[in-house]
Amino acid sequence: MFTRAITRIPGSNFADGLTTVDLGIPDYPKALFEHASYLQALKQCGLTLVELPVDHRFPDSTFVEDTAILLEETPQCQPGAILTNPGAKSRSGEVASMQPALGQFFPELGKIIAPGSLDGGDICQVGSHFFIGISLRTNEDGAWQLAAWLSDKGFTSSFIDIRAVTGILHLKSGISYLGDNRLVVIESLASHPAFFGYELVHVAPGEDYAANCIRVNQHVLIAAGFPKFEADLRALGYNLLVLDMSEFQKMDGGLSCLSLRF
Ligand code: CIR
Repeated sequence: MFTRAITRIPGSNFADGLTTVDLGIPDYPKALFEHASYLQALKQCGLTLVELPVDHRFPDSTFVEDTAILLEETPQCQPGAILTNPGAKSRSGEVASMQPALGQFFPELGKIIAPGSLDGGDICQVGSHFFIGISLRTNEDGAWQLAAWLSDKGFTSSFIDIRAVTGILHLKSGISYLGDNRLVVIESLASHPAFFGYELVHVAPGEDYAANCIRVNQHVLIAAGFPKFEADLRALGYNLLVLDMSEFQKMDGGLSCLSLRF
């Protein structure tokens, strides 16, 4: 069960952040509205929010997920947290303000250090195992540092190289874990051997953005506008909260990126 989430309101210079997609310039008032709806959804899932103030120095800082990895406790493994070293230069300064925010809950914070780089969006926890995406943001050095830290805590991990997979920035742009051995995957990752042994929920062509969804206690948050995916999850019995994410999608961000849940 998650009880808390750390979030940060997007700043008025949100549109100055990084993006690889060509979907137009985000509308700031609309982004604020979508963000407020997201916070409301997390509260509906029973979470208490730790809301960090706007930080105009870092236009991408609303995507707090990339700055830390928080361990979901399992029966065999300890909770814990590690600060990342984001792979984009413009984002590396975001980690400093996350340190006090997380330090109050996790007194012993790990840290990924250069030359290692790692973005939280590349890290997917599946029970006591972690998939670590090697991407244009997360390099092998960063991945090995995380793997060693996880191993000390009793978690296993494996690497998935997504550098040749088109259309995804991070590993979790293409997969999500729903719990109960069930993974959501885009078609270009569905036959990856790492996912043998999991029950796969396939994302239909044209709905790839929907692959970034989050299970939060008794609910699954999904992006609005992907009818096939929504119907598939409803058929599986999930209690869905469907959220408009249009302005965050324009900046390559998804549902998982907007919070750190623990
Ligand atoms: C970036 O390019 O870093 C941001 N515009 C989007 C980050 C999205 N984060 C995530 O998927 N975890």
